[in-house]
Amino acid sequence: MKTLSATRRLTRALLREPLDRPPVWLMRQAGRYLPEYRAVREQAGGFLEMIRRPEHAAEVTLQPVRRFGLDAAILFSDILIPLEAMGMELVFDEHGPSLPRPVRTRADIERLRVPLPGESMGYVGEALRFVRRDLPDSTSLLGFCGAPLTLASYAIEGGTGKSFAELRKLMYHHEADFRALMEKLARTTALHLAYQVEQGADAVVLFDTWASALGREDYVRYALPYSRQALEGLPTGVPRVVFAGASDHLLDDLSTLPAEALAIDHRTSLDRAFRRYGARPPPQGTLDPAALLATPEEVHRRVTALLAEVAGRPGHVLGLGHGVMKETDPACVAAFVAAAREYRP
Ligand code: 1CP
Repeated sequence: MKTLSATRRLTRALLREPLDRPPVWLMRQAGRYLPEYRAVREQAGGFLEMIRRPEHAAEVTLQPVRRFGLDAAILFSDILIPLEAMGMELVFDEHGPSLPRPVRTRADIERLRVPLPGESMGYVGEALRFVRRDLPDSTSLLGFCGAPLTLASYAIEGGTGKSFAELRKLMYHHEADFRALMEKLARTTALHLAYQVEQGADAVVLFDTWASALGREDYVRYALPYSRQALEGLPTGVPRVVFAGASDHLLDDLSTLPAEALAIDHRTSLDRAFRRYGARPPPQGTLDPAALLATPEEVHRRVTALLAEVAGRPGHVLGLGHGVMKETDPACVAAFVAAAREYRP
């Protein structure tokens, strides 16, 4: 079994130790807003090529850690990679991700494999090992997966959902087929998370971006049990973070998941979330990523105000409510990190 490094600030926060300042990392901290990322992307020839070449994936994972001194690296990959390993065609172009042959029927679902990650996504493990080798010992390494519902939305809709009509049709009219798909996705996710831990991830994040598409009743009935299944499969002692965007209406239910932290987005007040859920997985976050388009001074001010609101409650990890936008000035990310480093409760 894995032993947790007591020296890693993020791990300590997830174990709810009191700290002199909160750990900090950002969703999409590697990305097009960094010139050094754009240079690797140019060299690699594309986004998926970068993910599949461990030396490129490791390099872009490490770039923001080197530049900003973040407390965690998050592996450069994508939540949609396991869908490809399950047998779906996956394309990334300037419009974002798409799956040209979505799953709509029982036969489509039956054709999907539950892949063994070491065989079909070995480049993920190799990239994690490369990153761990070059990462300062005090820095955590995060693995991640998409939650079954979010993965199902891409698999069924064939890309980014708008109304999620196809998802709902399968869910409401062919419930057994929908559940068969969710079951396969939950098993795939559990295996993929466990594989990343085996290959060096200290903690994992389950991204349920499209939880926001469902109302509470549907989420509890059709999605929550599969997220639970995905998280329960991990070895004990590995901290689990659940992220659900724009899901204030689901926090009561999400907080019942077996997780050590609940990453909320900027639409929810952290203070209120701490009061309400702090004893269960503590909330973490959360500045609006759009605030990073302001001046570095303004970013610094907002982070300091946010940390004053949290008032050093154990378990807090500073982050964004969604990914860093490509228009962001790296100086604003530097100000975000500096404000966290300078803060004392
Ligand atoms: O070259 C580029 O800039 C492409 C943009 C990009 C990046 C940087 C995509 C396309 N994916 C990624 C990497 C990525 N995706 C990471 C890497 C680690 C990091 O630095 O944070 C992670 C954790 C993800 C997770 C991810 N991918 C999610 C869940 C979190 C979220 O954004 O809500 C989702 C929904 C995706 C799908 C996806 N991949 C890429 C895009 C543009 C999208 C979203 C498109 C959509 O809205 O459906």
